[in-house]
Amino acid sequence: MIRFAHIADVHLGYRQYGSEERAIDFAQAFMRAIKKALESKVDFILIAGDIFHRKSEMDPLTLTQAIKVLEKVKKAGVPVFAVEGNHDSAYFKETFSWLDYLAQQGLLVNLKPRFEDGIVVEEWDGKSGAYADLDCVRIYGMKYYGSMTEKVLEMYSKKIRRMKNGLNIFMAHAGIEGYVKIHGCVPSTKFHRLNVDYVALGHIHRSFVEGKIHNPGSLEVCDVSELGFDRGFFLVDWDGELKAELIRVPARDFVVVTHEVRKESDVKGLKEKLSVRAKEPVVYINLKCSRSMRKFLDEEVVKSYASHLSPLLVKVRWEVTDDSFRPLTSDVSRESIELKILAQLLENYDYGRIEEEVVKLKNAFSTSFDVKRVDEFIDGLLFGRHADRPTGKSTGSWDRETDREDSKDRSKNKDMKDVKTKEKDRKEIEYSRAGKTRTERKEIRTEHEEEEVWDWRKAYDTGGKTRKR
Ligand SMILES: [Mn+2]
Repeated sequence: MIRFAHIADVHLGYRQYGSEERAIDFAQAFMRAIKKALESKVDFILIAGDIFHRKSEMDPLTLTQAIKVLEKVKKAGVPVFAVEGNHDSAYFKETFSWLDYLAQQGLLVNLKPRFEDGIVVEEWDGKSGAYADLDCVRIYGMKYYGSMTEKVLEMYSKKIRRMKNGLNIFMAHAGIEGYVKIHGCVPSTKFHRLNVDYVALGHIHRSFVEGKIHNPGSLEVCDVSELGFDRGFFLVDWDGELKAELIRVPARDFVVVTHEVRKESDVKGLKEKLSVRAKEPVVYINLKCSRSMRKFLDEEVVKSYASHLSPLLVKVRWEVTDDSFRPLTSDVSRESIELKILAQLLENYDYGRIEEEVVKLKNAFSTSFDVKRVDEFIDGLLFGRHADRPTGKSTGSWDRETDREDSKDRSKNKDMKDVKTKEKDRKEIEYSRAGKTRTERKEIRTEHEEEEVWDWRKAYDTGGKTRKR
């Protein structure tokens, strides 16, 4: 009987979300898989591509991790056969890859065909080659060829010669159609047709078996989109018949939540969603909000909602949408549309229902620029004299939905007025210090007030500069 391990997509050196710890996780998963394989007394180990995460930039830590694990295998006298993945090598460029380096160190056999007036499939000679023989086993290897995969596979398949009375394996770093949407996938029939007993694939980070085609998936989670899929490595027995078992390797916990924030207080709901059980997880928060809401949300505060989990790291993915508006109904007068859109915009803020005031101010500025009228209007707002605004329920063309206008909104509105009053008092003092006349003072203040009310995001930002329009 022959027993082997089929591993793929180790991704050593992947500092996921900038985390050194995550790079250690990937190496640990590799070590765990190898240890388990060795404990299971395998005759050889296949690594179907993407041992490394980055093809060109190697760092001392990552190389040490690879060597440390592979030396353990070498010490056990177990041969390792590998192919280059898209993360390990340039597709067609014949360069000396990091897998070639490991092969030169005698740590693995790096199988790939050569191209010289077509494909050349030669036996491994200790330095290079496309296939290797063990007792009763022949292993063909094909590295990643991107969009050329199908073409190369077609050529390669014609060169395959079975080992009689042996186990014939074809190993490739390639995706097959129908599992995930990634570049360079080929129809599975192309692999089914190969004259071998076992097709060992890597590339797709989820595990699947389709007839003789086996894909174990990555050992660790490289992207949140891969969560929920089975992964591990295959432990395969062959005694004329194949028996493959997926061995799952303990990996880092992930906690992924999606939360939508429509108004500031909505952020509290996130904490409830994060009350789960996990061990030092990677917390991934998908936060949806509007562009105007985004300014109110502090990423550090959002992250602190996961602190009870003692997370390894918290990643916040902002899904910021443009402020969108609900469709408007029957009343389509210009004033009505303007009011409704403003009301919807203002829902994101805690100013209460001030859309009518905003519209009036805007009109006062954009039409007549009647300073006196604007001044009276603001006075009315600030000191409740109601210079331009009818008391009680609005008589405007658009009726307020009074039941939505609760007392909370009102009190917040009042708070804002208090701030404004203080600000106004401060300015009065400044202006009188500067010895300005009443007329000048009015003009200056008008310009400033317009800014504060019209650009309501800055309404609380009393030190803000006036914006050029
Ligand atoms: Mn990969």
